Amino acid sequence: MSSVTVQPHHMLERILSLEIVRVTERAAVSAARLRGRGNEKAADQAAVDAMRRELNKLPIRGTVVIGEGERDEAPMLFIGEEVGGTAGFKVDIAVDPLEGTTLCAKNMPGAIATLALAEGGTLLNAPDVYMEKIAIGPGYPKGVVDLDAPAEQNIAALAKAKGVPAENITALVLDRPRHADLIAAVREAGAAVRLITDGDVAGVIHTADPDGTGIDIYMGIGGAPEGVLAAAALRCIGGQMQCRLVLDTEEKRDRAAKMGIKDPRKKYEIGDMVKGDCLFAATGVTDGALLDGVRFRKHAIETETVVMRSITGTVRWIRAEHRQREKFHLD
Ligand code: VTB
Repeated sequence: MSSVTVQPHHMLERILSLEIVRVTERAAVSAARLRGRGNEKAADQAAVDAMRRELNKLPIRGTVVIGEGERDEAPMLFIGEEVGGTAGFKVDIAVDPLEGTTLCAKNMPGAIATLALAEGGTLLNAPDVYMEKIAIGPGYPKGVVDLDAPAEQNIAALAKAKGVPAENITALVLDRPRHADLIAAVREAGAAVRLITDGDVAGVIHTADPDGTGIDIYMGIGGAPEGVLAAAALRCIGGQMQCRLVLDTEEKRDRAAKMGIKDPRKKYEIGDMVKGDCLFAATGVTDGALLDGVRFRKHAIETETVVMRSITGTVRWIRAEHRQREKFHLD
């Protein structure tokens, strides 16, 4: 009989895969209390506070590499902040305590609380700028689409690789004026466009399950922090992603250089953004296509979380009923 042995250095990371679920659950519940109140800042702050409190309980020496911003503008979970304990595994942490603050404030679908964790020094320290992105799910030959190819060419290549006509391809794009030409080109190529108002971490993840989500490809410009988080998820579930930071001013190039970015035009593959093994977790705040939002019931609070590990490629969907309300520090 064969057995699977867990290497000792994978053991902590294995345990952490449940621990990080607690972190995103708490952030999601705190933000969900402020759903639909029209106050993005308050919802984001609630998620940040909860996420930080929980991260500080973990047996890790963590450094926030993707966070709420630079130290002077973000009092908590700022880039460079150390979280966790004084002993334990050295890890890099990427957080977006409330991805889709507007979605939460307006109580629209798709707000999530999310984080990724990886060995120290392995996550791209991306500044909070825009990022060009293209992503597809697993099962395609490497390089079938390319960030620098025209949209028409990418759609045609993807359709060919999938073995369907272009009209059966759907591209997910953020609904922004900057994408007018991209949207026109995708439609010109015969494919359909699905527009989202926010939330491109989930948007990229949708490409991993085209049959379930109806999304074959993600294209366009979104936030760089969200790009690194999405890359961590794809590193776990498979798929391809290429990105490039939009460093269109001297100030941004300087900021990036200070964060260790030598080539401002570099085209990043998943392995450049997430260099080693990682964990990724996301909990739904509002109902969405990826995750159900938080439910406040009379005797329990319900959450839904997806957690992934790149070492094994395991994806777990965790529905939790929390009966101990106090742990959320809500009142
Ligand atoms: C995206 C999306 C986010 O920002 O990254 C987007 O995933 C890009 O910025 O949910 P703009 O809103 O400036 O276009 C969000 O919408 C919000 O952080």
